[in-house]
Amino acid sequence: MKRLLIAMSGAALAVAASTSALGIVSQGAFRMGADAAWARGIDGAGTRVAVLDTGFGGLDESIAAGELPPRDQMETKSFDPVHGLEGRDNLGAPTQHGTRMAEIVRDVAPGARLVLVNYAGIDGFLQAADWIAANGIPVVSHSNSLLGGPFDGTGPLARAVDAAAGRGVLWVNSGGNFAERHWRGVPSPAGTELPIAPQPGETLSFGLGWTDPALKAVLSVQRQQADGSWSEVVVSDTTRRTDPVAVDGGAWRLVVTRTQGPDAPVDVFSRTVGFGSVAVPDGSVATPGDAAGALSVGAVPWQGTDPAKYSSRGPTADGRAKPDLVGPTYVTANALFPGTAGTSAATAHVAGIAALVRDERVSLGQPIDVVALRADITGRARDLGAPGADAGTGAGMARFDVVAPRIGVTASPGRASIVRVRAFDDGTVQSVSLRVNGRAVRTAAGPYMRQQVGLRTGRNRVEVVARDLAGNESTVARVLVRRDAKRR
Ligand SMILES: [Ca+2]
Ligand SMILES: [Ca+2]
Repeated sequence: MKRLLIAMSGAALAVAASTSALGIVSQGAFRMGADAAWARGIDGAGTRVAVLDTGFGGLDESIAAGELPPRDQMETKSFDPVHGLEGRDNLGAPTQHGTRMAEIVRDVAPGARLVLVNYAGIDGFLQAADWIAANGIPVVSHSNSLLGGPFDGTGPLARAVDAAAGRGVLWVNSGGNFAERHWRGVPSPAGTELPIAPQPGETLSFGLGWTDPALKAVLSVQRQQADGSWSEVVVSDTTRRTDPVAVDGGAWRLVVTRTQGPDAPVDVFSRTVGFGSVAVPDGSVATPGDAAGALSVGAVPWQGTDPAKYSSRGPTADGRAKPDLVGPTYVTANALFPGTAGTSAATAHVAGIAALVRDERVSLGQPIDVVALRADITGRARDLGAPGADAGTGAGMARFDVVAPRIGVTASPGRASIVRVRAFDDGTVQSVSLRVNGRAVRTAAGPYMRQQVGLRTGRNRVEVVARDLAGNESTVARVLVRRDAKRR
C-alpha cells in the first residue's frame, strides 16, 4: 500500500515540472483538466479577463521571463492615483500580487486577453468595478478582501459586485484566507478581549462588521504598558477598520466593545495575526466574497482534495453557503516565485477556467450570458464530498475536464498472462489500476501498465480503472478464459 501511494504522488509530481513555450505552467491547470481544453484548441481566445488587484509590481520582469505577454498584447487601467499600476498592498507595501494572479490566469487560459486593473481603497474599487462592467469585460479575477463589514452581501463592495454581475460580468472572487483569523460572537458592552500574539515586525490590521442595524461596536487595538495596564493604540473608524499598526515587540490585545444595541453577533477579521483557540472558521468569508453575485472561491492544495486550513468558509452573516467553488492552490506559475498560495491563487485558476468554458460555449453556439456561464462552471465541479468539520466548504473543485479516460486492454493467453493497459485522455491520466478476480494487483502512475498476472483455470475477471487528474474515473472489465493444457 505504501508503494502504491508513492507511485501516485510520483504521477502528480511529474506534472509539477511541466514547462512550455509559455514558461512554467501551474500544476493547478492540469489538476483542473485545462489541458483537455487546449488539446481541442480551446484556450480562452476571444475572452477578455480582468485581473483586478491592488498592485502589479514586477510586471516587466514577468514579461521578460515569458510568463506574461508583451504590454501591447495586454490592457491596463489604474484606479490608484498615487502609485499607478504598481500600486500597494492592503498594508501599504509594494506588491507583485496582481502579477502573480495574471500569470496564473494566463497559464490556464493562454489565449485570453488580460486586462490588468488596480485600485486603492474602497472608492478605487467601486470605480474599477464600474469601469470593468462599462467596458463589457465578461470575466473578473479578484483575489482580495476588505475587512470592513457587514459581511452579509449588503456592504458597498458586495453591492458593486452584484451590480457588475447584473451588467454581465462573471465576478470570480477569493473567499479569503481568514478561517484562523476570524471571530464571531456577541461582544460585551464592557469589552470582549480577543487574545493576539504578534511578533516584532508584524503589522496589525483589523476589521469588523454586523448585520443588525440597531447594533454598533468598535475595535480597540491595545498595548500593555510597563505597569501592566493597557493603553489604546488605534480604534476602528467609520469604515469599521483599524489603521495598520507596526509591532516592535511587547504584549498586545484586541478588544471588541458593543457601544449600542442588542445582544447580536459581530464578525471580527484580522489581516495578519491569528486568533488562536478563539478563532471561529465558520462565517470567515470576507467581502466582497460574500456577494451573491460573486463566484466565491476557496483553496485546496493542488495535490489533494481537502480545503486548506486557512481557507475561509461560510455561512455568510445572513446564512448563505459560501464559497461557491474551490480551486487549486500552492502552485508555481513563474519559476522565480514558487509556491503561490491562498484563495488568491485558487481564484485566478477558476477565472482561467471561466475563460475556457466561455470559449467552448462560443464554439458550440451556446449562450454565454453570466447565468449560463456560471451554471456551466459550477455544474462541472468535482464533488469533494459532504461538508464537514475538516472538509469545510462542501463546494466542489472547479475543472474544465469532465470526461473520463478511455481504456484499452490486451492480454496474452496462458497461465501467466501479460496484461497491457493504456488509458487515453485529453487531460492528464493520473493512474491506471488493475484488479484480477476481485483482487487488487497494481496501480501504476500515468497512462500505461504492463503486468504479468497468474490466471486460474476457467474464467478470470480482469478489471481496469483509469483516473485523470481532474477526478474523472472509468472502468472496463474483461473476462479471460484459461483452458487447462492437460486436456488437449
Ligand atoms: Ca506561467
Ligand atoms: Ca479527462
